Amino acid sequence: MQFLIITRLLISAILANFAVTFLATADEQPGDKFRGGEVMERLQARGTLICNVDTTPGFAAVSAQGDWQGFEVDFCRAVAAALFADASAVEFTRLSSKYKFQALSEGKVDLVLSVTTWTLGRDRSWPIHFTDPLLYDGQGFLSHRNDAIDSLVDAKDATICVQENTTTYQNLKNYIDRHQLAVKLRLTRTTEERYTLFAQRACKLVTADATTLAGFAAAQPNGNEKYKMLDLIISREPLTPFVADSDPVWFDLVRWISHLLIVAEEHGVTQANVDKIRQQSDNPELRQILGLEGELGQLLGLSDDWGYQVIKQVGNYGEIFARNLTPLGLQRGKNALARDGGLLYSPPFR
Ligand SMILES: N[C@@H](CCC(=O)N[C@@H](CS)C(=O)NCC(=O)O)C(=O)O
Repeated sequence: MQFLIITRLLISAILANFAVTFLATADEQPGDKFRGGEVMERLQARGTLICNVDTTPGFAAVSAQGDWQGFEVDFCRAVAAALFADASAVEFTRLSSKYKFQALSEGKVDLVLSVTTWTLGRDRSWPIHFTDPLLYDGQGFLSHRNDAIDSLVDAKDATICVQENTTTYQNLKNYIDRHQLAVKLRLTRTTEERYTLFAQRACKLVTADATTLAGFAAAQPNGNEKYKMLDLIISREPLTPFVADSDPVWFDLVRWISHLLIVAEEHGVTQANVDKIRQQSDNPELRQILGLEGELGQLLGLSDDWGYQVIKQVGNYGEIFARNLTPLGLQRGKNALARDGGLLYSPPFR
């Protein structure tokens, strides 16, 4: 009996020892360095990023000089700065809200933003992964100020313009059914069509993600006098960049770019001071991010100075917000850092 117990103890000691050795070995090779899949290979061969955006004021638009500008454009540029040390190495595409999921699955684009809400249904219905929310939004309504419509109840029998194949449409239908509203819907295919019909008064109201409505109103001549946001938000719309699910390194890379932008703001690192901070900082997290210590870049298949390149060429989250969305009258609100009462919070860089 005693012999049996001793044998068992010996066997479990050997097994435990084996497990410890095995885990230690696995731990010594975190991520096996760079093991990129098909998207990383494609990007390295092409040398440019193909990023899908939507033309919406503040989010993505082509300037009079022919340059792409906007909050989403800057995120694409941040990814290109990390990948190629060149924020201009981006080709922008524009796909319909219906086709963008398929195009990504087929490898026609590398990264999609275009004001897309992360939902469980989309995550599971397509071979895609949403990264982390870049902007916390909600669905709002814009009216013509002189119609004096202050609520959806006032909007009785009115037509509402809404884009097809969006969460916006589904949310609105559910809201109308639940509140038994007598409004009519006019489905549109593009952002331009939605706003043109509204501006021409073919619709009394237009509904979309509230930040994009505010952006549209602010970008029109006298827009804020002509149009009015209803005091109603009917959903949660975490707008989130997404990638094909075929390449785990690519997924990690994109999500850590969002975290980098946030943590840079938290540490007060800006485009203007990044060179000085890089020379002087003894903060371990900053030294890792700026490529002075550690091998975090290599774990993502990037060069050590990836974080430096992103901040130097594009700036931190707060700078990107201030450049593109503050001029449209948008407040940080939920999109402030967690320490300032918002929802932005980065896991540690180490
Ligand atoms: N956040 C909503 C709305 C998305 C949405 O409306 N996206 C528009 C831009 S605001 C779009 O992709 N439009 C494509 C186009 O107009 O071609 C969703 O994810 O369904």
